[in-house]
Parts: sequence; structure tokens; C-alpha cells
Amino acid sequence: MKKKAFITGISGQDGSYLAELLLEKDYDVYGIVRRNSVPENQSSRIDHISELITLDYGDLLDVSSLERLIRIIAPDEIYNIAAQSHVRVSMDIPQFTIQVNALGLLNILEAYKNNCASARFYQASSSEMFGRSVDEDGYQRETTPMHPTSPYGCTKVFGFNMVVHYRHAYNLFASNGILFNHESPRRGSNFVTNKVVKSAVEIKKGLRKSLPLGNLDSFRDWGHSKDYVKAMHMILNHTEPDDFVCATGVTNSVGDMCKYVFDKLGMNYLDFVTQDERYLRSEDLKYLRGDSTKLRKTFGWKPEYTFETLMDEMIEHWLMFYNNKTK
Ligand code: NAP
Ligand code: F7E
Repeated sequence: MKKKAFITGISGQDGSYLAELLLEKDYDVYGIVRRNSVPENQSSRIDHISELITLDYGDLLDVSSLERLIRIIAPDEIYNIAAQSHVRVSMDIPQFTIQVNALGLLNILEAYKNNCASARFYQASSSEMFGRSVDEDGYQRETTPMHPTSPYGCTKVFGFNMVVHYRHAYNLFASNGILFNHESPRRGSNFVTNKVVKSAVEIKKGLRKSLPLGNLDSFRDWGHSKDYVKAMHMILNHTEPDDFVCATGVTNSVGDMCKYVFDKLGMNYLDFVTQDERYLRSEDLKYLRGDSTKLRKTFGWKPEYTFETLMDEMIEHWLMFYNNKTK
């Protein structure tokens, strides 16, 4: 019999790649999407697989829809990928972020415990949970203390702890993937990688003159979403529930990233990047670099993309996008 997977956040970056991966592995894939006044805006990442997956309207804040769907579908695996996932935005709308990411997680965890407790549950935890704490060797790993520096990070610490608590208290197969930043051409264009690549291509094409950014000095460990959704599936198919860091182990600053992207397009980023305080954060995370030894040793996971091939794919995507537009 085919395995059934239920994905919240299926219309997002990771949800869409995860759905593709699970279809390749011959799962029946189910997901929830929120009601949106312009449905086309929301389904762009999953239009190409819409005939192959089953979608229902649902929301992490709507307990009745979660309970009903989990009861009817009776999934083997539940991936809770949905979130208000933007750190800077979580500072503007902290209460909403906490409702979706913290109470929403609790809603689906309860729906799982009460209706489908033999299933396996994946929680999208984040390196933002570590916040300002870095181990002496410059890495963050499963044992690094958590000192989050944003409402978003705080919600993810709550989610992480609830998943561990439910695992022990109710004997559930509930696991956390602690993922460091991961990107792709499907990344929201208000995250820094896709903002930089899209804007640099627009500058190259004469469609804009400058690129206003916030902090250029923060370091991030950037991987590709396609590599990271493979880790999610491995974590849920382990012999026991557990928590794993997923990261490349390579870190670059936002400035390094700008230099790489503009150089590739034959431009000097210093001629175009300006600093705009609208994009600064009241507290920013300076340095993220993950040690995913546990994940690599347990499953043999390793990323196929490097920082450079990830950026190259994103540059190629936006070049093709604007070339097709002007044809
Ligand atoms: P994303 O592109 O922003 O996708 C988030 C998804 O969640 C979207 O489909 C969104 O739907 C949905 N969603 C938001 N609020 C919802 C609600 N109340 N009910 C149901 N669905 C809701 O994020 P992502 O980059 O794929 O990240 C996936 C998950 O991993 C998130 O939980 C994020 O916090 C976590 N994470 C991401 C990274 C990263 O670097 N990408 C790293 C660590 C952890 P709409 O389109 O309708 O808003
Ligand atoms: O910022 C700096 C910004 O918004 C990265 C989410 O997926 O990863 C992501 O969170 C860095 C920060 O991602 C701009 O200050 C400079 O230092 O792309 P970002 P994030 O905040 O690291 C974690 C692991 C998650 O879990 C989250 O869900 O870039 N930066 N100038 C800027 N950032 C943005 N967005 N826009 C700027 O103009």
C-alpha cells in the first residue's frame, strides 16, 4: 500500500520541494492551503504538480479543519512545515507570528496525538533557535544552548520543546529538523538571497538602478532547499524519533553573497548596494554555521549543492525569467 503524507505549508518553498520528493518516492501526498483572495498568487510553486496531489483548505489556526483532515486522511507521516517564516516580519507582527508558529504547532500536534498517534510527525525547527549562542569552535549543533533573538526564534524554541515533550510524554514518533538557512529559486523574494539575485538581474537588465539592503555583515550558512527536504524525509524514516541539525557547515556574509552575485553578472556590487535602515533588525543574528555531523553519520546525508552552485541556479532562474518576459 502507498504511504500517505500530510504536509502543512505545501505551497511554500520547502513544502513544494518536499511534495515533489515524496511523489518521486510514490507517496500519496496531501496538503493544506489557506484561503487567499488571489489563489493564483499562492499556488505558483505547486501548479505543476496540482493534478498529482490532494489539496484542502486549512489553516494551523483552525483546529477543526486540522482534526477533520487528519482523521479522514489517516496519514503515515505528517510534516509541519507551515509558518510565518520571516524573522524581520516577526518583529512587526509578533502576536500573529506566535499564534501561527507556536499555537498553530500545538493545534496540529494535538490533532496528531488525538486522531492519528501511530503516524510520524516532523517539525520544521530552525537555527534561529540558537540565536546569539555559538559554541567555542564557531559552530552550532544539537547541544548548543538556545538563546533566540527574535519573536520568530522564540516560537521555534517553543515548537521544538513541545515536540520533544510530546515524544516523551505520549510515546509519539515526533522529531525536529533543526535546519539552517536554505534557499532556491522558489525562495520568497523578501529573503536576502532571492532579493539580491532578483534585484541584481533587474539592474543588469536596466530595470532598476540600486539595491537597498540592511546588514551586510551578518553570516549565514546557506544550503539548497532540495537537499534539505531529503533530510526531512530521512529524519522521519529513522528507527527512532530524534532531533537533527541540517547545515552545509560553510558560512558567508551577506556582503560576500552580493559580491559573488554581482561579479557573476559582470558588475561591482559596491556601485549599486545602498544601506536602508528599513531592512535593519532591532537585534540581528551575527553568525550562523551549522555542524550536521549527527545527520551525516546517521543517514549519510550530504548536500549536493555548494553555495556557488546554489547562487548560480538562482541567477540562471532570474535571467531566464526576464529573458522570457522581454521576448
Ligand atoms: P515559506 O516559503 O514562507 O512557506 C511557509 C508556508 O506556510 C506557506 O505555504 C504558507 O502559506 C504556509 N502558512 C503560513 N501560515 C499558515 C497558517 N496559519 N496555516 C497554514 N499554512 C500557513 O517557508 P519555507 O522557507 O518553505 O520554510 C518552511 C518551514 O521551515 C517554516 O516553518 C520555516 O519557519 C522553517 N525553516 C525555514 C528555513 C529556511 O531557511 N527556509 C530554515 C529553518 C526553518 P501562504 O503562502 O498562504 O502564506
Ligand atoms: O536574512 C540580512 C538579515 O531574511 C538573512 C528564514 O528562512 O533562515 C531565514 O531567516 C540575513 C539577516 O533570513 C536584508 O539582517 C540584510 O542577517 O534572508 P533572511 P533569516 O533572517 O536568516 C532561518 C534559519 C529561518 O528559520 C527563517 O525562517 O540577511 N539582510 N539586508 C537582509 N535580510 C532581508 N530579508 N532583507 C534585506 O534587505
